[in-house]
Amino acid sequence: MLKKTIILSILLSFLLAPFSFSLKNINFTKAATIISSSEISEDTTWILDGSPYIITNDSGGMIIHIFPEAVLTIEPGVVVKLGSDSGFTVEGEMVANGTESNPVIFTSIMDDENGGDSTPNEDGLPQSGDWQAIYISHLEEGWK
Ligand SMILES: [Ca+2]
Repeated sequence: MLKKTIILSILLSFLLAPFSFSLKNINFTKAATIISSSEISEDTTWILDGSPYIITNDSGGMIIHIFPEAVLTIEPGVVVKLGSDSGFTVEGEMVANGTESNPVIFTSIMDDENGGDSTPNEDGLPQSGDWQAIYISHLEEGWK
């Protein structure tokens, strides 16, 4: 009986090991800010404490539109994670002045190395084309 109990507890600890590992991963995920509006029509600052900023939309991506006259300031060290078909159109201003030790990082939602694991149920690697682009408008020259 004792032998059975020991075998059972060894078996259980093996079975539960992956589960506790994934819980550990979730616990290490930093607080995140999920961007729910695609319009930035007034001056806005994305702060380090709110990082990573998650831009995604299950139904076909989200393009954040920075209106003319509006400034989006992104603090050094902030990670911006973008999902499929997501990006920015900048008609106003985007100020993302990172430093060498605290860069501003724009990356894929699949990137687990920057800004924590935002996709604990997916272990895919970040790839080129995961997110769309940052389009910048010059009034005289059109979109870049
Ligand atoms: Ca992941």
